[in-house]
Amino acid sequence: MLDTASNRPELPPEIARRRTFAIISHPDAGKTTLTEKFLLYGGAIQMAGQVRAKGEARRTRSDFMKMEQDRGISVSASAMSFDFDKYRFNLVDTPGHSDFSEDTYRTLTAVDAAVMVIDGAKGVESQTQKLFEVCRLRDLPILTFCNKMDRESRDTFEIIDEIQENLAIDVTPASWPIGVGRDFLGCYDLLRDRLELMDRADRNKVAESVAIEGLDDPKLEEHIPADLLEQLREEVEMARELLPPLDPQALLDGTLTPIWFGSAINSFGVKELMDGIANFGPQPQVQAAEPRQIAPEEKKVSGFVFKVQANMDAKHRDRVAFVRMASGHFKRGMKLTHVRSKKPMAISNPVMFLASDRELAEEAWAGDIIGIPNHGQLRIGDTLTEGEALRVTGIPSFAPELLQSCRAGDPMKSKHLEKALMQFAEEGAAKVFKPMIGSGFVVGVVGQLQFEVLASRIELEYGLPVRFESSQFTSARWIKGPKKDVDAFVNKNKGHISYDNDGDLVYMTRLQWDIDRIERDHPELTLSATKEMQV
Ligand SMILES: Nc1nc2c(ncn2[C@@H]2O[C@H](COP(=O)(O)OP(=O)(O)OP(=O)(O)O)[C@@H](O)[C@H]2O)c(=O)[nH]1
Ligand SMILES: [Mg+2]
Repeated sequence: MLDTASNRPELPPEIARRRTFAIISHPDAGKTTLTEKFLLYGGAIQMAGQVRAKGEARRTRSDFMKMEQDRGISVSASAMSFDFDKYRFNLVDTPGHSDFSEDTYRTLTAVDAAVMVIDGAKGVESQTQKLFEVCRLRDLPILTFCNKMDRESRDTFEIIDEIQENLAIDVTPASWPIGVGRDFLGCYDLLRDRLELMDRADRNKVAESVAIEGLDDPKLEEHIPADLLEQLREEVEMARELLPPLDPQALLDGTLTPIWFGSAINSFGVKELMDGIANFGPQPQVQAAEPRQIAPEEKKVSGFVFKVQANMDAKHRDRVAFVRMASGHFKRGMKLTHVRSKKPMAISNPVMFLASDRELAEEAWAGDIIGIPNHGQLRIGDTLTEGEALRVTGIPSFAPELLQSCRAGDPMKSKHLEKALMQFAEEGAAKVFKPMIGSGFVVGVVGQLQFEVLASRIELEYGLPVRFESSQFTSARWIKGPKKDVDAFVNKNKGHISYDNDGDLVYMTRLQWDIDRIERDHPELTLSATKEMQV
């Protein structure tokens, strides 16, 4: 059992001021736009690049891949650090599309809270529901942002009810919207009794904020038309009667979520949400690991890899492992033990992600996310410590559900293709299988769009046009068992056997019937649909 927040010792101030969280939602709800505005208020960049704006302005800081910029969708999680007030925020923007959910789920193992974004017109959507369930499994505290209030949106009570019912969590309004769509004026800040007024003319401007002494304050009449004011007073009175107040402990336990209303693209409601994360969001938490859990205040440094990204920057051409620091105070140049290989690693060039720029990280504290450039030693799920054999647990690995064969447009470039595919396999972007018999590769992914991302990246990052075609196989199973039995089985079934990128044996077939038959006829073997991240 993990310790609960209530019986934790006080953390050193540098750790206590960290807030590490992921932004999650159904596709298109506005995560990347919100991330941009966070950076704007965090002072990390001058002007937020607008998602899907024309020409140069299009480039957002977290969608750095070409395909992301072309299509305006996120295909990969990206981390960013910045200071806000006296806090250090470490934020991870995640892709909403379910084809990339393996990346998103892994990210959720590396954060202490999630900001769930909901589209005010659409409410709780299918992917919101799934992501939410993953958060609940880990008791992750959730803060909710209801976005796109500048458009026609649903009734406020209806949105709150839908969250309470579909997601089985209590909801407390932190702000209350005034007017909808074209008539949306802004919000009443229920936590601080302020009126926040949206400026439609300047999308990057901080909202005008008016201090109000309760809902009877005549000042309200200067800013809100009579009909909307009457509605606001009625609704807030009802909300205060029917909905629970903000109980910070219930938020930390993951049983209550506060909701803010706003419009990310208009920079509206964003600062209030950030204040909420700072004031009510969790400090770095205890990390589940074997054979013991890791507490952030431990003097010794430890961390784990939750994501690997190759070729992040064409100029660098390297591979970066995203590491969540689980404990201690890391300093650049430290030697850490790579627990899987038991080898020491000098961490001499760790980077911090400041928007799309990287900066050398001279130090990092528990809670931080740093990048460690490496040549393939660091894999997803790896733990780094000051010597103790600890293994962080709970990082998911999905079964490849779609298989396609992959060929280089130019058959002479097969070696190049192998190199590119292996790189992506190590990144966790795909499973790559090399059949024992015949040429070419079979690539396994969770969702169709991943094939498109791979084809685009192989062409851009390796200069290789490739084709994905339907494969003669539809399922892949890792074979385990006593060596002599495995060898005998492999010898008899060569046409179905492949090696994965670690050289492990995989059985491939079109027929579930084959798998059932082998399980029946070969009780000494086990066939599994996923492979543990760390062996
Ligand atoms: N009207 C309106 N549009 C918004 C608002 N916030 C974001 N958008 C638009 O919604 C679209 C999707 O925004 P993104 O920020 O890319 O959404 P996302 O959640 O990151 O999408 P994925 O990463 O692909 O899941 C873009 O066209 C944005 O300009 C808002 O407050 N109001
Ligand atoms: Mg996005």
